[in-house]
Amino acid sequence: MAQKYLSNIKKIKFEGKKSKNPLAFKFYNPDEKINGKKMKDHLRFALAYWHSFRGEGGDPFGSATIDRPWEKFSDEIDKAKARMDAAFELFDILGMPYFCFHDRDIAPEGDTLAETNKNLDIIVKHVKEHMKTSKTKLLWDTANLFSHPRFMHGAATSPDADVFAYAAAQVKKALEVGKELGAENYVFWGGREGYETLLNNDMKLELDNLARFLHMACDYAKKIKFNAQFLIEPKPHEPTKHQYDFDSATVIGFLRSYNLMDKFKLNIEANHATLARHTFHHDLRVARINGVLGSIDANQGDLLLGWDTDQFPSNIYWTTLAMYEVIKNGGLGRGGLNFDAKVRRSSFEIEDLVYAHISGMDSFAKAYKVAYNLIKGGEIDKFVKDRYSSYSKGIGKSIVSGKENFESLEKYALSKGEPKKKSGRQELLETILNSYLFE
Ligand code: XLS
Ligand code: CA
Ligand code: CA
Repeated sequence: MAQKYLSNIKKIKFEGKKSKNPLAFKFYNPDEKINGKKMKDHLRFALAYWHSFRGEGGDPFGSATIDRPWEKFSDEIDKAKARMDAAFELFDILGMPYFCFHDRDIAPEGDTLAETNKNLDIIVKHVKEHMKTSKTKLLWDTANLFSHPRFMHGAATSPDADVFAYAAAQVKKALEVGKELGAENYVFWGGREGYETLLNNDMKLELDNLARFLHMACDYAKKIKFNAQFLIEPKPHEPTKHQYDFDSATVIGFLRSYNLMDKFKLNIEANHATLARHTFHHDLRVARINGVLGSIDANQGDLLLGWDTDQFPSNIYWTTLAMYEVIKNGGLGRGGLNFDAKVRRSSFEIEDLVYAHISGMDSFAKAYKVAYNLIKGGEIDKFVKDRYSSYSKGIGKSIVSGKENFESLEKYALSKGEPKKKSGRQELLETILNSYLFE
């Protein structure tokens, strides 16, 4: 496509790990086959519109540092269109298979809901035009139910039923937009669905209402035949002190209690897992073993800072363990790896956006290969199998098959004596992982 805003940047190609060209992939070779499929089809990368095209580099201590040429228009609709034009240029440059957005990222909010919907329609039409010729598809869309002051007490969990209704109307529209643009998933992230203090909070009603809201969303999607996979994205806190979708385990408990388990999967974000004091690996594992690992927000947090830094993922150790879970999950299905990540405030040039995505894409491509080889090598699997082998014979097999009880086990323990100690071999296993990382 003709480049207007990013004309000085050429399409990024794979040059291999020896390349010193900063504008080339070192590990991400989209058409290379591995594990029976092309790399691009395993990884299903997406760009997050809010960070890459709405992020301005401001923080609580200082103003915006990022000043893009496509932001020059005074009319908000013209500006929204220009931004989208620039975005499709970047998708093309990076060979980005997917993108993701919130409704309010792509079109300005009007004075009324009707006006806002109209603005959205104009931009959706514009996106559709681009999608006719672009290879980039929509991984997911979502509704921003957290920025506007009306949502200060929550959206589906607001104490005000009028706000609940407003949020429902907004999600209804976002589902229609998702269908119109062929979104493969739809995400619910409840940034304000939580509380600041329990002193003013009816937790039971709020959770019941959240479930009611999600059921209504499922019903409406079914009605309009929007077949996207629905995803809930856990996060423990920020912006609220406590968010109801705290982590994978909490969300799974919620889905089970409210009969939603077969309708939702999880979108796991690395930085949210670490904010919940889990590893990224942990939250993916919990989702996977419960059959709800749906998609990933691919970023990383700075563990020395207590907030959601949303950095581009570059830590290969973490990305490898993430890909290990993804491969064990049999892939992500209709999900993908969305770079919910922002360039640092001081990385304000357009090139930085390109370097950032190259870094993220390479980090996950390398990780996929390492994780694949690690699984193929089989040492970890064999160790784990042996570690639990007592459950496939004798008394263990009998426990697992439900034949034992406390009385029979007491009898067994009395006759057997002290169990033998066995090493967990953590250090050895870490060395094995390193041998794959550095081969
Ligand atoms: C914020 C979340 C948000 C979701 C989509 O912390 O990561 O951006 O991914 O609403
Ligand atoms: Ca996210
Ligand atoms: Ca985040």
